[in-house]
Amino acid sequence: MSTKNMILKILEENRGKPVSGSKIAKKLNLSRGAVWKGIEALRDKGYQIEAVTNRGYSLSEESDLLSKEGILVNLKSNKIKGDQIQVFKTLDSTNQLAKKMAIDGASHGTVVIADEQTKGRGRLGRSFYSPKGTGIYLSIILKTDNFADIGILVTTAASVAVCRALSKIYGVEAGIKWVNDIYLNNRKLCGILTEAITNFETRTIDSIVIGIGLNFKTKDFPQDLSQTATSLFDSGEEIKDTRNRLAAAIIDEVLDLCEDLNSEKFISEYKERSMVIGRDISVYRGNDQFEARAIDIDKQGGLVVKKEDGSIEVLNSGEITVRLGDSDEN
Ligand code: BT5
Repeated sequence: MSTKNMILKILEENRGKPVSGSKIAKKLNLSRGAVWKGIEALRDKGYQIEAVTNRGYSLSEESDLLSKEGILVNLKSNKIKGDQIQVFKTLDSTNQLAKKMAIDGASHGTVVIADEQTKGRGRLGRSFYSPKGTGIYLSIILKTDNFADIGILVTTAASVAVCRALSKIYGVEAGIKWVNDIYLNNRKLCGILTEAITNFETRTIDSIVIGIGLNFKTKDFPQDLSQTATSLFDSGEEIKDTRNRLAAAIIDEVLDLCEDLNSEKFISEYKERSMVIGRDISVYRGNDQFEARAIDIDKQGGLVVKKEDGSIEVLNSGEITVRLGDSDEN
């Protein structure tokens, strides 16, 4: 770890509280001058570090740069190690890189996170708007030899994981629109794209990449999203929190929930948060479209619908739209 990053780690561990230059110097076996240089280098990178007279250096509560140190300090799980978290300023897509890394042998729990995506991806070739400095765009690689029959359960679990993190940290109770969208006040806050990497020879799934995109403090959405998207902090209020903390909480919850995908516990939570059960929906599957009523989520995360002719069907893929409010069709 570079000197700068070792200093950052100490400042992150004491965020908001001053740490004296001599204490940092002693801990890292550096000269005071080297500490000062490191602090300057961090400031140059954009970290808001205050020098408090006679008390030392303090990383401001508002300083919100994504960093491995900032995530690690907030991470509760001991399931992953520091070198499994890779933070980038800009990437085309974190899922794209994570898939490459998974093929190249990256281990279970490896996280790729970016401050900005230039080609953030949604499902079915759609895009995910990922401007710099305002959102959480992360991908987590899962490896197990037991991916058979998991289907959409991973996405279901990831949706619950994001909701749990939001609830634990902010007391915010978000809704889930089957299968992969998280909503706040009837607007989309977060989308999830799960991709599988199959072994061509054995025809089994080697790894899964869970991609999560969440609008943390994005304000200016492009016109096509201005009526449908929202952010966690969107009304200009003072934000005394960091994307690092929420990202860490999401990683913790995802790793926890994905440990036992067959437990039905999170399905009941998913159902409680479901915005579609009991609603009339339109289902789109390839060129096929039909109307139905969503009546349940089954143990595999499938959406149970009752069609207009009274027959029951379980959907494991496809798109739905549902009337969410008086005028909102999503
Ligand atoms: C999704 O697809 O919502 C999955 C998004 C997954 C994004 C993450 S970010 C990290 C990782 N790396 C990637 O490249 N992707 C993943 P879908 O359900 O198909 O929804 C896409 C639709 O959501 C778009 O067509 C827009 O209508 C809308 N949308 C795009 N960007 C949005 C945003 N930032 N906030 C809210 N809605 C958005």
